[in-house]
Amino acid sequence: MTRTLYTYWRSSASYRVRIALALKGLAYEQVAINLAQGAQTSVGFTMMNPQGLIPYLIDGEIGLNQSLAIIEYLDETYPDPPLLPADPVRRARVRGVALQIACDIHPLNNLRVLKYLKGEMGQAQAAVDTWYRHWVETGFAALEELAEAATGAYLFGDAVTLADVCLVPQMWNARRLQADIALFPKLVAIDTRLNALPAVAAARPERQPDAVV
Ligand SMILES: N[C@@H](CCC(=O)N[C@@H](CS)C(=O)NCC(=O)O)C(=O)O
Repeated sequence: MTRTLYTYWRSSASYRVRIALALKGLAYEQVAINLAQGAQTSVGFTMMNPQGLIPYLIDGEIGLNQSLAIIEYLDETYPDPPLLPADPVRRARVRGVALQIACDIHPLNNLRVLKYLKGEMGQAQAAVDTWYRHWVETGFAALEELAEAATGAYLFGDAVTLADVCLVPQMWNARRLQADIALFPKLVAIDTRLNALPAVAAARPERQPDAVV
């Protein structure tokens, strides 16, 4: 069965899926959708995903959009290792953190939002950068409190969960856009431990075939 991920090296939502695929040891091909060149708006891609966003996964006969939906599909179809705990309460807590990142931090700072602020809204680059850092730092402040209460190596114990899968790309992105991550030492420590895992490291943007470094 062929498996293809439409991705871009610096796309944090695609990075989440790359981590999940790597943790589960699932082979796949990559098709690079160059966001910097607007390839996500091309007719070829929007015929497949009308939302014009990546990631998009084709797994055999089926095509899926939205990183969290893709990762939950992978988790249900290829359950080893699980990315969600069996216990319903812990499961809800892990999902809660994943959603904090994927719904409350990332969308405010997505490429099309930053481009709209600068273009249609006429904001200077410095104002756009301030916007970015504000929302990342606000979101991370709440996550840091959770990380302070963490008792294991990662956000929820000693097994990597969906919450960690979402944290790593957001941290990478925050560094790239120079948010002050030194404010969040617990998150930095967890991120460091996660990046020491070969599967997580293999998903890093600079290690992707389309990386421009
Ligand atoms: N909620 C979506 C977000 C997808 C998304 O925003 N992807 C970004 C890259 S990280 C994208 O395609 N951006 C294109 C653009 O902003 O034009 C998911 O989790 O998959």
